[in-house]
Amino acid sequence: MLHSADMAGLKIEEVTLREIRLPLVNFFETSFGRVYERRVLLLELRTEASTGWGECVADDAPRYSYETVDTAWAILKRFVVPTILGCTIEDPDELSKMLKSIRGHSMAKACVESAFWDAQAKSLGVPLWQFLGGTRSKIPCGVSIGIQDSPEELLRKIEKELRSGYQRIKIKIKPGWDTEIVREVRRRFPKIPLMVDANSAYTAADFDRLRELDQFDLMMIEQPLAHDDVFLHGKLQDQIQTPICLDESIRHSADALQAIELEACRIINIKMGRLGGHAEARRTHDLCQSHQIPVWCGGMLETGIGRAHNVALSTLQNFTLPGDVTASHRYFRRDTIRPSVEVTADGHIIPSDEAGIGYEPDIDWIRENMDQYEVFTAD
Ligand code: OSB
Ligand code: MG
Repeated sequence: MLHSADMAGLKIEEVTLREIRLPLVNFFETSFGRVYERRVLLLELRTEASTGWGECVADDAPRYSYETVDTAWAILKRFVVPTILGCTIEDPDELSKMLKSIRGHSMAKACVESAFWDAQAKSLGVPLWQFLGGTRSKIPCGVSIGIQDSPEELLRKIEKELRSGYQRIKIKIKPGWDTEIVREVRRRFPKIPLMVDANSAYTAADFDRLRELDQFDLMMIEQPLAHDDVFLHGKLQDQIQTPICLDESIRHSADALQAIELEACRIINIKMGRLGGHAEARRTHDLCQSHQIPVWCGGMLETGIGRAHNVALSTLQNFTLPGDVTASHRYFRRDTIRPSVEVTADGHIIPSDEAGIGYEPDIDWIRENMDQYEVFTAD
């Protein structure tokens, strides 16, 4: 148990932003479109005592979120970094509060906030997952499989992931790649834990179509309706049996409370980047727990640094469902950390017992793939 008396304030002396570009091993297609590579913003935060790392989950284009790699860079440079640079900060909750003066831009904030959590865990010599209050010594893993060129290709991919040990399959759906596809998957795999993610591709006009999914015994339907809607999800949940899981619609714990009170979902996908950092992610986790709403950890095609943060967060008690946090090699030939994240034959990730995020940034590989960098030093 850590007491606040053990925590010394840490002065933030230097922040380095780096942008890298890595090709994906396989393209990834959602209802937003297909991506072949990942532009990623990495952040290194130096204090007197230790160095922490964060990864911004914003994508190249404003599809999943309004944030992009370029907006995150600009917001970090002009507002987030100047707010904290040179400050001595007692704990991550204090840093999280300081960033409240900047509206929105959660992914930009989460990148710096998570790096500070890593730095402070390292300065205390404890693994980040323990510092966050995690209790799980292994986390259950599912996979998210994108839209494919054919149903046969999708069935092949599912088969491969099941053979690797993954505990549940999530497939992406959109109008035209939904009921018939799910029917074929169920015909081939009648018993597997299966769910679908629509990434906001449906509207109020599609309720009949969404109701058809009830026949397939799905664990949940993730974010069927608009990213900025909770009310309509409540209407839909009232008309279908399958639990709705919200992703895009939950921007902070207050959104989660609203969605739970409106009975707009029965499960919540927690993404630290979308929620603005570990502090708000944990608050949302705790709120869901107190309402008996299970959560799981989503993914954003992160490289190793973001992946390591997701592993740490997933050790909190109410992460009872398998998440989308999977092995590095499913995404990248070589990851930004060493060792890479591995999944056991029975579909678990074992959190590292090293201090902080528990993985070493592979600085040579990061430099080799870097498109730009900028250093901010306190005076
Ligand atoms: O909606 O969960 C999502 C990837 C990018 C953006 C949004 C989502 C996803 C995924 C992939 O589903 C999760 C992963 O494997 O990292
Ligand atoms: Mg999703």
